[in-house]
Amino acid sequence: MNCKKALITGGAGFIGSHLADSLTDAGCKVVILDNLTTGNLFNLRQIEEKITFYEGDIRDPEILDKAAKDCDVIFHEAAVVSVPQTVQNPVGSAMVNDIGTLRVLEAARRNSVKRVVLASSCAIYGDDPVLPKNENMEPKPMSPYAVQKLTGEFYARLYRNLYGLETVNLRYFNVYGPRQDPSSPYSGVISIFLTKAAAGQAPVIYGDGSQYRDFVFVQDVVRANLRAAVAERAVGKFFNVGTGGFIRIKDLWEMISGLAGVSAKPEYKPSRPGDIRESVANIDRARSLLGFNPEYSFEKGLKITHDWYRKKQTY
Ligand code: UD2
Repeated sequence: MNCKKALITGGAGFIGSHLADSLTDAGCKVVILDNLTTGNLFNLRQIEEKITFYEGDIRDPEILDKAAKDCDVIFHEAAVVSVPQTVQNPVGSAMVNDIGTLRVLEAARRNSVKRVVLASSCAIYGDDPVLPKNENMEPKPMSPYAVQKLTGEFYARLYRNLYGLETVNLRYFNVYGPRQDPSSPYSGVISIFLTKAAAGQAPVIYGDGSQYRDFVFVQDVVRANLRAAVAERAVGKFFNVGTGGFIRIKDLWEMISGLAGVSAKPEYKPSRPGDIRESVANIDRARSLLGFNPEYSFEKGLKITHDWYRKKQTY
């Protein structure tokens, strides 16, 4: 990769820290800006000598200017990522997800950064019954989170048109892997199920468990970011980042309990309000314009993740 210096906002978090590992491996100087509300310095301990770390907030233009100085690319991962949290606090979360994103784009403009790659979400599709989801579908946001991510996409494209800043939006599907924090009830289902399995406990399944998700391994998401940072034809576009496959939640527990050798039966509770039943990505656009091909089968990614949670390296 051709990048000399990159800023990762939210770089101490789950996805951002994996991205930092890959960028430092590729010989790129890495700067991280993270306010450590959900990020964790433990995720960076293996590269702490190689990176520049700023503890600070994306709403603060001064620290953003320091962090963005001389960077050719910014990967914008910092966000309030919990949908229910944005439902409880639409204004506070908009200050981070919208104003914060705008501040990041402004810092890129002021510091002549060439390209910004932004984390968006499949949440913007809402509960459209058309499957798999493709990028030509009309967005139907069902939560403040989805509106905020969609707004970020609009701002990014506006900055391309108004100021010539190269921007690329990546619509992540359900990302999983080592370092995903399982500590909240709204954490990713895989991190919760693996933690339960490691403790020999039964999980809760909301609904009948036949709902499904397109789970994409974090290393594949990192590779999509690296491609998005350089691909000529990516500029000004948005891409689904998933696998095109899906796993039902009840089958997920079968696989995890099998791996862990746990026989506990799940407790079934009513569906969560606003829960999407089915989510799977069409990734044709990412394949053709980013050259993105997921490398991790679900079985392989789950095994790596399971081994990591079993060792309980953190949390
Ligand atoms: C994911 C993203 C969210 C947003 C959304 C877009 C995560 C953590 N969240 O939410 O940010 O992008 O996609 O639609 O990646 N479940 C259980 N038991 C549990 C936990 C979850 O049955 O203990 C179910 C849950 O009701 C849902 C499925 O598992 O049907 C996936 O839940 P999730 O919280 O991992 O992710 P999701 O798709 O709601």
